[in-house]
Amino acid sequence: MDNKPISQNYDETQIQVLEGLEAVRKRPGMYIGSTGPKGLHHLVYEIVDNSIDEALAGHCSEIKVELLPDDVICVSDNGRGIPTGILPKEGLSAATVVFTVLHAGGKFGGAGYKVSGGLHGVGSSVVNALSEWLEVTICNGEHCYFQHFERGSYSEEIKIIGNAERTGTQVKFKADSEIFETTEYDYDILLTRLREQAFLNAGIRIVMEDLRDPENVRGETLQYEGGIKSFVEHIHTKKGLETLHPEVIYLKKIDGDNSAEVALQYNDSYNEVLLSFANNIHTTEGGTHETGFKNALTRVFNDYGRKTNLLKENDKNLSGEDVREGMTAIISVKLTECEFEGQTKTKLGNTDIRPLVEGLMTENLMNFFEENPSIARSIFDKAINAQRAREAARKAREMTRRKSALETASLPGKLADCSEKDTEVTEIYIVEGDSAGGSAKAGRDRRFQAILPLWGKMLNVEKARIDKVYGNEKLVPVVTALGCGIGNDIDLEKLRYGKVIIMADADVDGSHIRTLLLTFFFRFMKPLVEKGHIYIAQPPLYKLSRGKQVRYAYSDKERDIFIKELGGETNAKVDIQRYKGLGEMDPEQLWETTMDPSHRTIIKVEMEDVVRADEIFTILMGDKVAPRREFIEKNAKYVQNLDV
Ligand code: TSJ
Repeated sequence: MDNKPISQNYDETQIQVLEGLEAVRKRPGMYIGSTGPKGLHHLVYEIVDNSIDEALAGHCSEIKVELLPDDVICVSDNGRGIPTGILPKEGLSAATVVFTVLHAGGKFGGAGYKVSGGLHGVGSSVVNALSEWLEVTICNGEHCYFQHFERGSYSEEIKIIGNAERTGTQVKFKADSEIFETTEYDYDILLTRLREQAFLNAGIRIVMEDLRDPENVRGETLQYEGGIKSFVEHIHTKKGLETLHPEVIYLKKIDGDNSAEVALQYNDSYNEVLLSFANNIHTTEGGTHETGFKNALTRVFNDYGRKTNLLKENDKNLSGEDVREGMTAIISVKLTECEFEGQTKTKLGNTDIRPLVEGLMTENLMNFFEENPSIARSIFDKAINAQRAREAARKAREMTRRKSALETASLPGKLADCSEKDTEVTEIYIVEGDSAGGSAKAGRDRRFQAILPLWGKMLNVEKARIDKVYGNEKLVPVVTALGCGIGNDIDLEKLRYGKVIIMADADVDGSHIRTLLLTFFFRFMKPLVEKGHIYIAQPPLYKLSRGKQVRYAYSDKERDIFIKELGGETNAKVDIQRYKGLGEMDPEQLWETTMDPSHRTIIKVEMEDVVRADEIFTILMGDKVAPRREFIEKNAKYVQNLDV
């Protein structure tokens, strides 16, 4: 009895623990969504969220996130330190339980945290299970504790390694390369997400440092006293957009344990950026807070318009889209318990949040308009302009409808359709250039592959409203062929092909057309991008042959490998053909290298982050030169295979 181990039922607990964490390792996707880059970055957020909770509880002022060589992540805070005492039920240190028992965390010790997101505090054991190794160091003002884990298991219990007056928690881990497709972190992705958290939690200090490459050490301190107001300012500055009024409008309302805050500002673009959060979790599918915001915004505009006679008796009411054109808005609500719904569980369901946000908007925004009539006026004029443009677009659409150019009944003349109808198998190749289009038509499998050659002048949609799309000779055939409509009328049920594949040359002109098409899909057919229907074909860059042996190389690296392989020991001469364009390939070659599903590579276009995607399209395709130059200078080193 004297030598009683710290954990009384060590064996039993160990078995349960191993079973739990084994389940995570067997089906990682169930716990972190994917084992791709998204899931990898998620590990960091799961850990950082714990420190943010500690900061929100008022016990921590600084969080540090370091990217160390070999892609080790180190997150530390100056909070109270995870409790280390023995929990009676498990007979283990609370800290050990946090890292080894699924769904533990957050609520031990005291009452836990008042405001807590769906997943907060439950992810640390998942991160541990999916890490090659993880180390935690906890200082509680007296002692420092340490424990080391490997793939979720430990062979030594938590132990005191020294004394310290400071308090805090540090977690270091290396993602398991047996689990993840890649273990390399993207600095910008982490920075964007940490910045977002710093905006959502005004005043919190997050220090980010990338120490992986000693030659290229970089970092940033993220601390914004202005909170979501600063978030809106940041989005506008980053995109180089002119704002219609100097100050961001900021509104806040508290009701018991629930609170709602909104920041909004209008700019001179036609795009709407509306980001909503519930307990700091990005609600990409919207929900009650967004609905409340949108309804109230439209109502306040129309009420104000009628009151001030900016909207005359015979004028139509402004629509939701009219009043959101050129608007950047952040909605952030905090509540005791979030109910998340929707396909990706990112749609807020709590019914009492809608009246809270509606109340906040109706009372405070109307007040703001009345107290700032000149600002109200400039925003209002913008909405009226939007209404007129939308009216023009409606007319243009009806005109084209009448000509039935946008009806599926009459498909574009240049479309070579496929015979299959099932979108599980159908694909459409959108091909720039008539000669490449000809090869593609001749080389395809006509049962499930359709070809649409593009011609005419492309429109840069970043600088245009929807009415211009209806008049564009290059885009109308795309819209007609896809069959699902655009803008608000989009209906993916009507989409005629499951895969929409952009095929263009691997040169500068090809990049240009790819970017223009992607911008169009992003701005006017976003659900197509979100649901993963858009792909980019990868034609080979080289054909290498020696006698009858032929290889196609898709990169310079591959070319060099194949030259060695084909040349063999004797270093025999290998014939190298550099493809300047798709048009140089005959139909068989094009099929073999770029279109045959069993041999080709196609890249699926995915959006990691809506904010970042929107930002990049505005910068690259918008009319402001300075931010574009900055972006290109910063990113030029990542561009490969530029045909010069
Ligand atoms: F997730 C995690 F466990 F890996 C982790 C937790 C990682 C990091 C970097 C920090 C933390 C963390 C946890 N920082 N601070 C805390 N705080 C608590 O766990 C804590 C401390 C005291 C009390 C209490 O009631 O006295 C309660 C809690 C939840």
